[in-house]
Amino acid sequence: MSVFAAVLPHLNAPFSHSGAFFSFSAKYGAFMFSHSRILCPELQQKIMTAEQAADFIRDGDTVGMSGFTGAGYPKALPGALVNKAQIQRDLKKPFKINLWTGASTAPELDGVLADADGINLRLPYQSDPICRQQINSGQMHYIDLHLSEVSQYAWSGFLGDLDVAVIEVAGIHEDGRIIPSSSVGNNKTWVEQADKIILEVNSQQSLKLEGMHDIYYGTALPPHRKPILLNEPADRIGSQYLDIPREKIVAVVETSAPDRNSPFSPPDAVSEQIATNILAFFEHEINKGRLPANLLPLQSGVGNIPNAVLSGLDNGGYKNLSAYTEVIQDGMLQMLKSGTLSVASATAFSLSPDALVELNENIDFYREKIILRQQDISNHPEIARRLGIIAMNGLIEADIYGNVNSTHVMGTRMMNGIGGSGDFARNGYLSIFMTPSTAKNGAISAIVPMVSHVDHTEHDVKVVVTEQGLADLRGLSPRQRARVIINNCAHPDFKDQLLDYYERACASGRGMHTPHLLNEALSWHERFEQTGTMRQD
Ligand code: 0RQ
Repeated sequence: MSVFAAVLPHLNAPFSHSGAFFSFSAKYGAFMFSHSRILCPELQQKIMTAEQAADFIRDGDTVGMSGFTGAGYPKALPGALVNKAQIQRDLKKPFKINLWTGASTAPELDGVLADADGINLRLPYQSDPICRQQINSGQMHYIDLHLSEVSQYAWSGFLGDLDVAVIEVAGIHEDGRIIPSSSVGNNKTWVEQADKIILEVNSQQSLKLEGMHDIYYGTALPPHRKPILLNEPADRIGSQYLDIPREKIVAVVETSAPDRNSPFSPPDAVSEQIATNILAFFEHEINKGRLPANLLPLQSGVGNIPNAVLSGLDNGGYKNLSAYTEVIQDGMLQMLKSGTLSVASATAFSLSPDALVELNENIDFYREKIILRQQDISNHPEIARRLGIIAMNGLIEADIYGNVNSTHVMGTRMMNGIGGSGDFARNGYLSIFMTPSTAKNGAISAIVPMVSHVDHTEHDVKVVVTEQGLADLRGLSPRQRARVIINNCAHPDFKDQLLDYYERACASGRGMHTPHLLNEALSWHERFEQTGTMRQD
């Protein structure tokens, strides 16, 4: 049993004052209210307010923050940095940072900092409307990276130096061992690389997360890499604690705030039809002997369509499935509860408020079945290839030859980023890309002659599926693929236009391997320029 649980029975209550005590901070010359989640005497001395901690971050610094899909991000420091930026501006001094995270965060981090014009450069993934607007207006630089590769970029120095790491944790043991929070993301890399570390200890994260994490300490840069001995999604190969060089910790801030925890909306008819098409395909593959009865480890994006697929699997009589993925969302929790899924390995949660209650109330059950790893392991291409992942991700548009655009609306405007989709799609046994056949209330076809930006090439995309049907592209030449994608996946409103394009491209007699009418293919998007405006929510 954890020291916290044994000594202090109330620790999962949001910011309960029971068991709290006072300590003296020599540096700040004041008695500070020190909560009992920080049991290490040395680190109790570093407790301070977020505003005081923000003084360790200067204009121009590069800051690596925790956070992945709205889980485990710092709740107090970003707001304190916004106040600092405002004070600096009043003094006619600039204040901007370069912000690195695991993946997307929340309005309290990305949103407030961007709104205060406080971000110069952002990486490796975001889904924030204000960041998106600033990226697309040229105000913010953005480096859109494969999530598995970020740590390698940082270790190799390609991204420059990391000045400060700001990491949310769930608690600190007396001997300094750190219990990670609801996401791991790049935290291991950030604390290794940063000159200074600020910890946020969030009393709203369950202390019973202790034991759920698996932080692997065997990674190295070439030529010193060794095989990673992870043979099953359930394998534990590391430590449950995050090793943090104590001497680099300059501040410890106490917080009590929930993760983003977006409400879950039930799947709509289109998502359900896409799920039905995927489930029929799985049945077909099992009958052909190309998939085992319990499938292969699942990777699933978040959102309506993935949740509909998960709920279809849950109701489909499957047992003992496994997941090797980035994020555990509501559907996966439900599958673990019902026994459809026996284990889920990921780097973060992304739950609705109801699902969070379910997790916390039954966390002893879920801790046996959930493993949270750093993102260079959860998304590791070599592991994805070896385990034979079934990768299921969304897209913005796919072309008739099977190239996929996941990131750029109309070829130039960034939506979110590639995230982990490339890690899993290229290396998965089955790479499935799923989308409604149209966007913007039917005005835009998701199937186009030529994608306006390529994230996943025809070589990486095995299956495209819409509510119209599914195209299995394996073993097909480009011209065979074009007919299957148009016939099976395009919306009836666009099918004739696409077939006409394809047939005229073939008739042109030029380049019969991948026939195109280049001027026409490239101008296809222009007619939709007005309807393709970005989501502003
Ligand atoms: O905007 O809401 O303003 O209408 O794009 O599209 O259909 O709501 O789908 O939320 O699943 O997002 C590819 C962006 C799909 C996502 C993408 C507009 C559409 C809407 C969103 P509106 P939908 P989703 C693991 C893997 C990359 C990261 C990834 C994504 C908005 O899946 O970010 O895969 N993927 N990570 O209207 C103009 C088109 C459009 C279009 C869609 N052709 N033209 N606008 N939209 N198609 C992730 C994890 O494991 C967490």
